[in-house]
Amino acid sequence: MLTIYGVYRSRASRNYWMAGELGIPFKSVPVKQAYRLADPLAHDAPINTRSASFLAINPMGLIPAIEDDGLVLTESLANNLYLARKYGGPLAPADIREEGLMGNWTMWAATEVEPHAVRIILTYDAGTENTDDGKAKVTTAVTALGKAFAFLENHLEGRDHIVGERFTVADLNLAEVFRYAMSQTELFDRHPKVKAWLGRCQSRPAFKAMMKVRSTEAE
Ligand SMILES: N[C@@H](CCC(=O)N[C@@H](CS)C(=O)NCC(=O)O)C(=O)O
Repeated sequence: MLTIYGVYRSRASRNYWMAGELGIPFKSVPVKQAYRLADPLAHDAPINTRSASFLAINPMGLIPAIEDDGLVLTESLANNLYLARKYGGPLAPADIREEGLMGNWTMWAATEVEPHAVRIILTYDAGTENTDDGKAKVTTAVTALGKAFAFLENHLEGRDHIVGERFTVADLNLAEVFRYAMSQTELFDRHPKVKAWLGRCQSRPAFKAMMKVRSTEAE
């Protein structure tokens, strides 16, 4: 059975959403980020990214990791590409061309979008978005994201999805990266097709179910 290591309030959300879309059973091991704990190595600390038992799974000490039939993978977006290929169905590539496109879009999101989008969400998570430093970080990130938003806006001209004419792992992977920039409503208003596409992705029952669990997770 698939095991997902990581709390829902982390990039593990992507893998939980994916497992929900696929309708596959899975076991959840709620590994928490060490930086969220006062003393991650305390004997009574919950399992976290510095716990020996987790480092045995991912020596990088980062969540999520997945384990499936003895195979361990440790990159959230690659985990989803693997799950799509393994479990198939409409989310998976139908042929080698689609597989190429899904990998391309996922790598684009990871390298061109996520570094900037993460800076935004981390600033808001820290509650520093109204400090001079926080405002500067967010402004820099929003400026950097302009090109990627314009690129995706153009791609979505005349289409509802990233690859093919259906919701796929490419939509899911990109939607989870773009979610980190959602506080920037003006950026989305300037790119109405990106805004509508993200809304469609987030209206899916499996996304809502994942977010429901996430909202009940302990701080
Ligand atoms: N490229 C990795 C990044 C993983 C990552 O940075 N995870 C964060 C949580 S979202 C983490 O584990 N942080 C724990 C720590 O820094 O101790 C992926 O996408 O899976």
